[in-house]
Amino acid sequence: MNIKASIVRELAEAAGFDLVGFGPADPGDHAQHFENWLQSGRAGEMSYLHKNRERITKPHSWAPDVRSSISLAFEYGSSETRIEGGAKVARYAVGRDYHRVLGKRTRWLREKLEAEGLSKGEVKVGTDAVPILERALATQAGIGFLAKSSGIISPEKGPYLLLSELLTPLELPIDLPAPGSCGSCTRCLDACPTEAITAPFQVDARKCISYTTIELRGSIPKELRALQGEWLFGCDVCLEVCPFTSKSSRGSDKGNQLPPELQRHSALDDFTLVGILGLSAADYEEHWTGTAMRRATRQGLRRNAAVVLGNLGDEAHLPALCRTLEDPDPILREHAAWAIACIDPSCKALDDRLGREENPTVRSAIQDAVAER
Ligand code: B12
Ligand code: SF4
Ligand code: SF4
Repeated sequence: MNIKASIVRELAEAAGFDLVGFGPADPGDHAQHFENWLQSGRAGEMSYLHKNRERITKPHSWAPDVRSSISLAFEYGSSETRIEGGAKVARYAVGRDYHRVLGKRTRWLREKLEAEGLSKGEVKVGTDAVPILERALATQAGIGFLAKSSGIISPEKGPYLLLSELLTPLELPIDLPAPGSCGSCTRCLDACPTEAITAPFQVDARKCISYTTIELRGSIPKELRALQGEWLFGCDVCLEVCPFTSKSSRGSDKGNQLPPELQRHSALDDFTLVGILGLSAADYEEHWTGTAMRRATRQGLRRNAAVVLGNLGDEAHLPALCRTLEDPDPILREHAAWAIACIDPSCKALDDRLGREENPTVRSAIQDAVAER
């Protein structure tokens, strides 16, 4: 059975996607780049990528009947988001968890295709947390070009795109590649605070602030903390500096608002940066459930807040950081010690804690902090 391409496009638009394209259901040459990337260790501790490497590079191994992918993109370009107290949150993460929001839209599209005659179970749905190289499928379906930041940029809609896809048994006409390229621009490589874009199209996730603030559990490498600046969750620098952001149409200053579920979540107004540092388990469950930022975990959000407070360097934040130096969680104590040393290495709370601290990593962090004097 086949469904006319024009009907699929109409339904994808009705589902709320800004771009739709058809391409092969296989990552093609991109699979080898992914393999090289994994082998070189640039995935850091994202073990799910290693675990699923076979499924990721060979979709036919788990979806033998698929013939084409319907690549979908939602443009979320928006204004900068700040938490009271100074921290910044990556634009894609300010609202409800986009996996749920876009997943719902993608499943709606699948149901409509089933109503058009596709058999149930034949279509596979993906949004981010799936064993699919989404950028590879999107660029092969003409959604945008592969940019030096390693992102997919639409010449019409810019770089702030979230991707989703349906792998289908349909024979759909493959779209032409999107026009445009980075040309001689290197702004994102030059601006990346941690030099995580090690060469055009190559990102070392271990250095990327998006990885260290969201995916990485435990300690943030010391040498990356100051470079994190004010980023509490994710990082948008390589997108913000991109000349193609002029194509973004969503945002309070552009008149085209995000849908309500992707607009700034109330939790971002209910908590200050210091409030996030002290976030209790009960408040985390009550206020942060359903948000995209939960991906970092409560410990991760609190840890990130400590780093940002250290980078802000404001003495007014010392009492909250000193309280965190007494937290039962050693990761929090370690990052609090680092942050206190950034603001005032002579702070007496460091000596006081050092006298009682039993965890060797935290002891060494406090000793390093004291050595800054
Ligand atoms: C792991 C991951 C990360 C990691 C690693 C990112 C990276 N660049 O590898 C971290 C946590 C750092 C991260 C950060 C971000 N991510 Co992310 N991430 C993913 C995830 C889950 C897997 C990506 C992956 O496999 N990376 C491994 C590398 C090798 O693959 P790749 O990123 O697809 O890169 C391609 C190039 O390397 C290319 N390639 C390189 N050189 C060459 C040369 C040739 C000739 C060819 C053919 C190909 C090629 O081959 C790869 C495949 O196409 C995807 C979702 C998914 N399932 O695909 C989202 C995804 C890539 N992330 C996304 C977003 C939005 C972000 C952030 C912007 C979030 C933020 N603001 O904080 C940042 C951007 C950082 C950056 N510059 O990439 C979007 C990207 C949308 C877009 N427009 O491109 C995705 C698709 C999620 C989604 N559903 O929308 N992410
Ligand atoms: S998200 Fe930030 S840290 Fe990561 S590559 Fe882009 S600019 Fe660099
Ligand atoms: S900033 Fe320049 S080099 Fe980087 S993705 Fe945008 S156009 Fe490409």
